[in-house]
Amino acid sequence: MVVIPDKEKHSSRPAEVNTHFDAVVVGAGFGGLYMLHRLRELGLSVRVYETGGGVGGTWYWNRYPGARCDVESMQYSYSFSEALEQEWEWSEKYAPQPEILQYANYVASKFDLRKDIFFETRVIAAAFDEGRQVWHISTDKGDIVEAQFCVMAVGCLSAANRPNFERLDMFTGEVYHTGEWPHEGVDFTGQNVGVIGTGSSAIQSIPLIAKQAKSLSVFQRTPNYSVPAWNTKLDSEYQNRIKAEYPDLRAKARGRPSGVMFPFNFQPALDPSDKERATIYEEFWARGGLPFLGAFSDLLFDSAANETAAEFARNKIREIVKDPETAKLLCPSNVFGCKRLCVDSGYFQTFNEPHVNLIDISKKPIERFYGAGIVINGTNYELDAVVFATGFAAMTGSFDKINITGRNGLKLLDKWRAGPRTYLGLSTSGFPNFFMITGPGSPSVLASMIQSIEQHVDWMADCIGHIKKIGARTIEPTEEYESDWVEHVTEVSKVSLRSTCSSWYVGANIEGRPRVFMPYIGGFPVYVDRCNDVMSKGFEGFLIDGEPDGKRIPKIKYTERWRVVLDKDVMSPADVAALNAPVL
Ligand code: N01
Repeated sequence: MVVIPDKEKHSSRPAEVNTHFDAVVVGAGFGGLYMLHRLRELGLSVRVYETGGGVGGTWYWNRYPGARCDVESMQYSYSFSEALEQEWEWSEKYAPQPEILQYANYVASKFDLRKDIFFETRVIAAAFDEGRQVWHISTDKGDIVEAQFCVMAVGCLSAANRPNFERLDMFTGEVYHTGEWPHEGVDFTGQNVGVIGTGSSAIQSIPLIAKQAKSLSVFQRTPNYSVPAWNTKLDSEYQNRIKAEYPDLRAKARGRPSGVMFPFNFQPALDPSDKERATIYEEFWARGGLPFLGAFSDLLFDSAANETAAEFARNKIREIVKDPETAKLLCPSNVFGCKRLCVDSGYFQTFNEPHVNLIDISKKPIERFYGAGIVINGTNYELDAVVFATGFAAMTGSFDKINITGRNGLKLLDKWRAGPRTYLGLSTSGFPNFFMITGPGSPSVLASMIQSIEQHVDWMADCIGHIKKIGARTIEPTEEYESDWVEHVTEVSKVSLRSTCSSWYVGANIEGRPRVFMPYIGGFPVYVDRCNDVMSKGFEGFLIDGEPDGKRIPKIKYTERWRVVLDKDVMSPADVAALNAPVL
């Protein structure tokens, strides 16, 4: 039986029909919430539709045990409101999911956002009406509304990947997906549990599931690298110190390729002696988390450099895991950090527990389910519950679920069949007045998500505000600029080792998807500068229909806080490539 989350109860409402909005926003995660706030500030009428029963997006759905952020709390937060920055208190270095959800709810209350959000409502279609120059948006609750602008705030990792295992329907135990976890929680006490997958979600949840379960079987197709989080409580003194310096910290973070501030060593990995290199790796390991990637400047760009980090991490696994066979299976052989690096609290240690088994399915995949469990290579694994930690149809999966039609009946699904095509990850040609927050082709998942979201939302709000102000009808990118950007995103990605492995960054985790590196790897500040430039040049690369007298109004001001100062010391080869590559 497949178990999906209960929804918070909302009173039923009549369907909304024949209503016109300036903008409809799809999704009430961090992107949708801030978009609503900015558009309301412009005095526009906005309706937000959200599938979930509350705000929070990713953090509403991912309630699996151990779910927490892998970017430090003090940086994984909104920066648009100084009051909010100052009054919110984080309890831990890496905030747990319930606290991040609480934060999203706090923001929704503070800015009175809920009154414009319809919950438990899934947008099923959005179609552009060329005659009337509006979007018709329909939902599963019977709403049919129109809006001048349609903003997709659907998240990059929101469409759960549920592999279609043979005879899954025959399984009599419970089936959960980490990304759609039941709200009331799950008690695995006394159960034989199976976890499929060993990505970030599995690595966070496995130690906690193991604490409850009678037995735990982990079905591993590809082992993953993971760095300890060394998560700690945050004391007020530390928080106050950060808060006193917040504007400076945020500005510095925006100048970094990842949009996050953390210690960074400018040395290439092969420069120091073996002994010195080991000492540096130990220092970065002791700090923990994603900043480990800053141990040397070329880890994601040079194979030999990368191999030193990979071997260091493998040695850590061999030190922790007592059974040599299990340790061997847990040691990845691919490029370190090529797939998203995981951050854990006791993941590898869990495999020392006598009731935890690692099952290698790299050569013999899951054959099928049966009534009492899973069959692999002729062996039956009897299970009471199975957890799918199988990830997401990343970046484009949530778009695919909506029937989106642009000009001339063009379906977004068809346009993106060979891979997503966008201009700056903000919009796509043939779809006027259609925006996507952290869309493919923008830094999105390669930078701190909330930072990426805020920059996109501010750009879109400035753009929409401008279009309204000058009384124009539509804005959309030209095919020429879009093609150039798509090519640029691909070219820059080739500089990084990240483009070389089969990860969700390239869509390789979903069968049949084209292999395209989807996020923009040229670095956050380079990207932001490009967005600013496009706006300052009167939306270069965009077609604006209905400008007064057909003339451009050249001076448009982007939101001042996005005037980024590139931190030249920490520029990656991808940043350099991005700066040097000719873009129209
Ligand atoms: O998903 P994943 P995730 N048979 O795609 C396996 C963010 N996130 O939910 O590697 C057997 O990484 C698959 O195997 P393989 C973060 O950005 C962040 O864990 O394809 N196995 C893999 O092991 C992260 O990167 C946090 O061979 C199958 C696993 O399932 C992203 O979300 C926490 C299979 C999927 O791993 C996704 O993470 C959680 C099959 N048919 C998530 N299909 C933070 O810390 C898939 N797998 C903030």
